[in-house]
Amino acid sequence: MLSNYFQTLINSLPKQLRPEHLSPTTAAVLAFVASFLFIGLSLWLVLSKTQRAKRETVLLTGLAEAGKTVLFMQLRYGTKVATHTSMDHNEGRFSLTTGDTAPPSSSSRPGPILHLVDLPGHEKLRFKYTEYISSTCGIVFVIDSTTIARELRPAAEYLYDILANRYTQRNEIPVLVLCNKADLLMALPVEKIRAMLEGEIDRLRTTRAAEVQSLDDGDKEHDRDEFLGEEGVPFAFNQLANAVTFESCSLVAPAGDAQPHGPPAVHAFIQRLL
Ligand SMILES: Nc1nc2c(ncn2[C@@H]2O[C@H](COP(=O)(O)OP(=O)(O)OP(=O)(O)O)[C@@H](O)[C@H]2O)c(=O)[nH]1
Ligand SMILES: [Mg+2]
Repeated sequence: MLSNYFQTLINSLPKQLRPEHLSPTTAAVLAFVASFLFIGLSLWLVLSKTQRAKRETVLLTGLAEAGKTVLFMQLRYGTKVATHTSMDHNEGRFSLTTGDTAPPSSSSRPGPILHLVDLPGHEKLRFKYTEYISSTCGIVFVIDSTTIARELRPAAEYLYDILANRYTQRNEIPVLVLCNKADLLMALPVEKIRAMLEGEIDRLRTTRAAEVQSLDDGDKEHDRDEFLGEEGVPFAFNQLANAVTFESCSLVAPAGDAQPHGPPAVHAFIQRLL
């Protein structure tokens, strides 16, 4: 059947291009060009598939004491544990169907295995997200809803850096802002936190734009992050190409508490990434 197809193809060629009319040199050149195109196309297909398959990291970011490690432990092991300030990251494999790395039973289809990374929120270690961002498919930014008013500037700066990062923009990485500790009396409502962050990021854009301008004066080739949102109007998260969603939760509230628990919100977010 395939040979019939090739025969029809050859018959449809102009007479001069048919194999019996080609000189050995022309035939060799054509064969070389065809092989080159075939190998090039195969390589491109394999490489682009690997590139896509490589983006399987979910980053847990945010300021110190927000609840990232508690969340990591709950997602990874399903347990509530006492935590201390992290000075190093935690990482592990994570699947929505198994909740951990246990091999899935033969009856249930295995979900995709993701790489979960909990980054320390310490000021000097926050930048570590840049080591993972090129392979990241989703970012959870955890906020302590009780301290956000006094930590608004550093929280907005960190979120700004993540959102303006060229990988976040180019790959349109979705971000879930998880407003944690909703069980506490001092917790601010999620809509208030969203509005505060939008206002602060709007102010930051002016400062950053001025910094970029002064850098450009000295170094025309400076490789900088993207401008965030639409120019000329106040910043809003919905101006971004990547989805930025907000959820309120408590990671320590007992079962049956009025506050939504954290992991289901993260599960739903991850489900949307797949
Ligand atoms: N009340 C309350 N406390 C919480 C909640 N989530 C976390 N905590 C507490 O907040 C503290 C900090 O939690 P961690 O998970 O260690 O915070 P982290 O974001 O990993 O902090 P760093 O490692 O310093 O970046 C711990 O004492 C937790 O028990 C919550 O939903 N409600
Ligand atoms: Mg931690």
